Amino acid sequence: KNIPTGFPKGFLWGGATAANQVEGAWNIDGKGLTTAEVVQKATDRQDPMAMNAVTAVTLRKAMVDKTDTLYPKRRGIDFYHRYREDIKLFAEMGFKAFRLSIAWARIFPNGDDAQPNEAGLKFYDDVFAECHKYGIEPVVTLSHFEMPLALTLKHNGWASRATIAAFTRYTKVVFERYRGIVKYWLTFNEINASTWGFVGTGALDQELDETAKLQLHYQAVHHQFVASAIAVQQCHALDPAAKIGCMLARIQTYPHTPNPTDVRAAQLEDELNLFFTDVQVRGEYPGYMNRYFAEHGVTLEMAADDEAVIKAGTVDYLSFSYYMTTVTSAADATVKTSGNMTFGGKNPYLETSAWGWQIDPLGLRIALNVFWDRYRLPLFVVENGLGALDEVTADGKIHDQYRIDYMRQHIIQMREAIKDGVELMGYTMWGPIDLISAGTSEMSKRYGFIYVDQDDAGGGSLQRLRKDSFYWYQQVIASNGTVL
Ligand code: P53
Repeated sequence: KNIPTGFPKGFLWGGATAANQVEGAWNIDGKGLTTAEVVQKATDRQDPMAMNAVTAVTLRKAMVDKTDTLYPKRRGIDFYHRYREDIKLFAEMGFKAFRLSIAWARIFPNGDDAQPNEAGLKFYDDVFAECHKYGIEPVVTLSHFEMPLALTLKHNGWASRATIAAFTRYTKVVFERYRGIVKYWLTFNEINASTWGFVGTGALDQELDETAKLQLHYQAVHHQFVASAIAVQQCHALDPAAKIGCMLARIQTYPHTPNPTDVRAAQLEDELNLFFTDVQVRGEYPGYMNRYFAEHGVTLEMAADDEAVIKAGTVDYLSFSYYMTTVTSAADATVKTSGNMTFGGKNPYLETSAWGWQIDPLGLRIALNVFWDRYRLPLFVVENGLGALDEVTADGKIHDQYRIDYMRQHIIQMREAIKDGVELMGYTMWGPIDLISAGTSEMSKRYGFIYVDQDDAGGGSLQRLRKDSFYWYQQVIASNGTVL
């Protein structure tokens, strides 16, 4: 038998970003205000859920504030004006793919405008053209942690069914516009983030009790499942050559001990994560989830044909982010990682990043094998990386050997999964250029191969500098993952 020896020909090496974390230019060329732009920087850097701390009061305050001082996602790293320089640097590293998202509010500033905003469409024309100039395939996320704020004010975001129609008007416009130009699409970034709150739902929930929150979050997820399935069908009808996938924040959990009660608790916890891909890949709600809803007071409102739509709109490939794993115990005996973290229990065998994320390269192998065994669908690692405090040293350089070590170990595990027969399309690591953190809105949580001279308060020249990891990744791509 032929055992694959390494990364296949045409493997999509590259990097990933999101509009709200890089573009800036928040209030020009017709763009509307987005949900990401009313979120303030975290007061506790160990709290990645700061991105959900939006209330009616903070929202009103944000709407009258016309500056970016408190709202880092309004300034990003000025990719809007510097994309030529940035994409040129990606090309210098040898990128085959660049994952980015479209800001819905650049196309429909209020989410439900009569006409799309031509200046917004033109911006992405130019960005995609710039990618193609260097043979880089854009991998485009339709919804990455933001939406027009007007839809929050009008419908409470994805809590309302009305948002489905607004979204699928937007997706139809961009599928038509970029037909033949964009070959790879993703519907919702980390769709499971809608169970975390505002970042995924665009719905205010801070005043709700736990049961009401759970109800709202899963109802929002249901609307996104339907919207995603409609988008898949639109995409296939408009451009049969294009591929469209789902996207999950894969957070594998391990049992705290071999006690079967812990193993079972971990299994359920893991199902709560795999539920999203079960629906988007298989096209139906799994039984364990129907039971979970019944036992937790969640009643989903569905239209008569929702289930048929979901069934008809299953994805072509499965993409996911991978940063960490957790531990689950039946007795909830585990110590939580980082502060008031929501990411589950601490694993004594793993080290953590400065932000408390448990680093687990082997867990990536496990994730890939689990997905492949469960779905037999092409997989795409569209995020993975290390948020760290980088320092520009006296020689004017950034010696980020820790990042190289992190990435090398994860790439080795992808190669192991490929040898097992896992079909892997590509690897777009998170944040090839330093950007604003999703969770905490810090600039100082850096992921990039390219350093950006900007501080947490927005000061700095915005100059781009190549880190040591830049040259390392360059030779990884040049050797198709054989020189690590
Ligand atoms: P930041 C938490 C857990 C896993 C993935 O995150 C997450 C988060 C959010 O904090 O988000 C993804 O910037 C997301 C990106 C984000 C990246 O991971 O908080 O898709 O937008 O920037 C890293 O360190």
